[in-house]
Amino acid sequence: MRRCTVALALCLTSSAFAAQCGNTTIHSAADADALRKACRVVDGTITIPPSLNHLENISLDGIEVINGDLRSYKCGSINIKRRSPTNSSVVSFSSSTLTTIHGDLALDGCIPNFTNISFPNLKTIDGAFDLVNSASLAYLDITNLDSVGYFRLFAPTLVTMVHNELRNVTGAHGTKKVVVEETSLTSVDSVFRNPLDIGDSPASIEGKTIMFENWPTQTLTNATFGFARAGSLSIKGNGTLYVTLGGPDQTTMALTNLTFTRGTAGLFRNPQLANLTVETVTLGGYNNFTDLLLPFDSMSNLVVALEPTLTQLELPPQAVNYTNFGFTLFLSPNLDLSSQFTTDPDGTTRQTWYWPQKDIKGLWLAGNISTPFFQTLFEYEGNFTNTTGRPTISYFQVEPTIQVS
Ligand SMILES: *[C@@H]1O[C@H](CO)[C@@H](O)[C@H](O)[C@H]1NC(C)=O
Ligand SMILES: *[C@@H]1O[C@H](CO)[C@@H](O)[C@H](O)[C@H]1NC(C)=O
Ligand SMILES: *[C@@H]1O[C@H](CO)[C@@H](O)[C@H](O)[C@H]1NC(C)=O
Ligand SMILES: *[C@@H]1O[C@H](CO)[C@@H](O)[C@H](O)[C@H]1NC(C)=O
Ligand SMILES: *[C@@H]1O[C@H](CO)[C@@H](O)[C@H](O)[C@H]1NC(C)=O
Ligand SMILES: *[C@@H]1O[C@H](CO)[C@@H](O)[C@H](O)[C@H]1NC(C)=O
Ligand SMILES: *[C@@H]1O[C@H](CO)[C@@H](O)[C@H](O)[C@H]1NC(C)=O
Ligand SMILES: *[C@@H]1O[C@H](CO)[C@@H](O)[C@H](O)[C@H]1NC(C)=O
Ligand SMILES: *[C@@H]1O[C@H](CO)[C@@H](O)[C@H](O)[C@H]1NC(C)=O
Ligand SMILES: *[C@@H]1O[C@H](CO)[C@@H](O)[C@H](O)[C@H]1NC(C)=O
Ligand SMILES: *[C@@H]1O[C@H](CO)[C@@H](O)[C@H](O)[C@H]1NC(C)=O
Ligand SMILES: CC(=O)N[C@H]1CO[C@H](CO)[C@@H](O)[C@@H]1O
Repeated sequence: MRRCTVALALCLTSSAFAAQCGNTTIHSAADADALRKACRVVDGTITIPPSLNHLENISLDGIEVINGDLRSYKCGSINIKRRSPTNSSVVSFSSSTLTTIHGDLALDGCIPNFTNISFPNLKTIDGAFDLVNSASLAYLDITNLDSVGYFRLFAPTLVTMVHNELRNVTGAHGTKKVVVEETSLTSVDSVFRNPLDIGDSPASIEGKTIMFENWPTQTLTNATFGFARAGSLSIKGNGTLYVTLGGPDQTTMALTNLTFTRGTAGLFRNPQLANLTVETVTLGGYNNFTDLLLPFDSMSNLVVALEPTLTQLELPPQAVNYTNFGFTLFLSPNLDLSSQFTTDPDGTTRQTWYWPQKDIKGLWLAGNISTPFFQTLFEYEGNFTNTTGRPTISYFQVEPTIQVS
């Protein structure tokens, strides 16, 4: 047995061991020990059933490569259990030798109540990284994981993730998504900071949004998003999330959709980012922005709905070049669009809103808006004596706020 961990050839030429190093279901720590002592390479899928004794630590030390999946059983819907990880004992699932999974790491169904999952030397997963754990996971060590097919993490009780950085998303099951759903992590930058290109696939950053009494109360407060290209980025926070677009060495970012669903308080653009383009920006309700500058070099659609904390919205000078711009606004009662200018605390007047000097697709605005807000737009249009070259505004509708008493 011992020689097999040293020389793979011996394992493969011995039919007794070869049989053990194929598809395997681990029912106990003893099963895991038998496998890891016999097999440096597993030529098949390792399955973890929910029936695994949940009080046992499971080690796969000795296994280096899995030519298949490492997966849990599929089972029905996942129950969110209100369980405190602090008063349960440590139960770990680990391997300090595993470097490569040629299939999926799919611990996304029914898995035992592991509190620690630790694969510090796992570097490459050709398939999916799909980790869903709703009840117990508190600690995840994926220090050296830098290449995955796609990445998905949902673990509301997870408070610690040890991870250097994601460097490559190669695609699996038809997607390159990079999605962190609810966790109790205070940073997910190791996953999102690098200038990865995930094509039209979605990225999403989510902090903990629902606090249960027995669960950890820490949540995400700062996130850096550095992808060079993503189909969409959706962001959800708990009211105190500050987002920076652009990583440390990055020069361009192109997004199709950028959506803030709730709980984001601030948006910043890294000055290193020379070109930041987006097609549609949606402030989709119940964020915590007050004064928001939309720092985009190019944007076609802006939707602002149900944003009661928002008082000031700014478009940068680059907005004069926005082409076929559309802007929809409703149910944001504190947003003041009475002027394109503001007076800063030091007494200086500053232009906060620049109108596109190109064709405009439509303005559908309901809120606190008055004529001076359109000053430069009307002036620019009025300056054309010859209507042939004048940009068109295809649709224009402005309504005062509907007061609800
Ligand atoms: C191992 O399991 C996979 C599916 O999980 C199956 O396609 C494959 O045929 C199995 N291999 C053996 C040798 O049973
Ligand atoms: C599992 O390992 C941890 C330390 O890593 C230890 O504290 C715990 O008692 C172990 N549990 C069992 C059931 O062996
Ligand atoms: C997980 O823990 C819960 C509550 O302690 C228990 O009811 C459940 O059976 C455990 N699940 C497994 C797969 O051990
Ligand atoms: C990412 O992975 C692909 C496919 O394995 C490879 O061709 C490419 O060189 C890798 N990129 C980086 C930056 O490592
Ligand atoms: C989070 O962002 C805010 C606003 O930019 C900043 O004041 C704060 O220092 C940041 N916190 C951390 C931990 O980076
Ligand atoms: C962008 O959002 C629109 C509207 O929700 C959707 O139809 C489209 O597929 C999205 N594009 C991408 C690349 O996610
Ligand atoms: C909104 O942000 C302010 C700081 O600007 C903070 O004091 C407040 O708690 C946040 N609201 C929520 C609901 O988190
Ligand atoms: C900025 O990026 C967009 C989208 O990739 C591209 O079309 C445009 O030419 C770029 N602009 C500059 C100035 O590089
Ligand atoms: C608008 O586009 C023109 C032509 O590409 C460019 O010269 C100008 O600098 C742009 N204006 C702003 C404010 O970015
Ligand atoms: C309209 O024309 C006047 C006079 O040439 C000029 O001062 C002003 O800047 C123009 N306004 C806009 C918005 O282009
Ligand atoms: C109006 O502008 C168009 C194109 O910009 C030009 O072809 C036409 O001659 C102009 N007409 C007048 C009356 O100046
Ligand atoms: C809506 C919601 O869950 N808000 C929570 C945000 O986070 C704080 C703690 O940081 C909780 O007290 C709130 O209930």
